[in-house]
Amino acid sequence: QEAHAAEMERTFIAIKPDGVQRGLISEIIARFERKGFKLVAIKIVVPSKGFAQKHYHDLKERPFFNGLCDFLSSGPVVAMVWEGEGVIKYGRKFIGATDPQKSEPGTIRGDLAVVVGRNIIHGSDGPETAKDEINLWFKPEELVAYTSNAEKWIY
Ligand code: 3AN
Repeated sequence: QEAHAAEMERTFIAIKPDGVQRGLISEIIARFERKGFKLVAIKIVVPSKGFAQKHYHDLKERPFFNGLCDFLSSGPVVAMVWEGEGVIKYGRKFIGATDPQKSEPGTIRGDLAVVVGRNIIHGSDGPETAKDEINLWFKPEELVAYTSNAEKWIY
């Protein structure tokens, strides 16, 4: 049981400044929590523009890169690490397509967002980015290992 928990998959999820300003923190956390994923790190921070550029370094050639980094650093962001089997891939599915106009109803963006530049949430797109983003946003000691009694009914 302990070894199983130690190997559990983790992803980085951030509620972007628009999601925070719109009062969607609890709504978004509730969806991950009710699904059965486990919250292992959380903090609220205003990232600097340089930090936002690091976070989005993969997109630096894109025309919207500068605006995107200004936006991410414009206010508080809720940074989180969620754990659970399939959390990276399913987290993406749960969040919905990048463009909220194309996100399915029932997804976070499909239900709660309208345009791509204001799509309220970020989720790591694969195991490598998940690792990199968790390391960028969190120190190892900020991640909490704990046993949830509920897990035995989920996993
Ligand atoms: P996702 O967030 O779904 O992983 P990415 O990594 O392609 O999507 O894009 C990262 C962020 O860049 C998006 N969440 C969105 O805020 C922004 N973005 C993506 N495409 C555009 C676009 N065409 N115009 C403006 N912003 C964009």
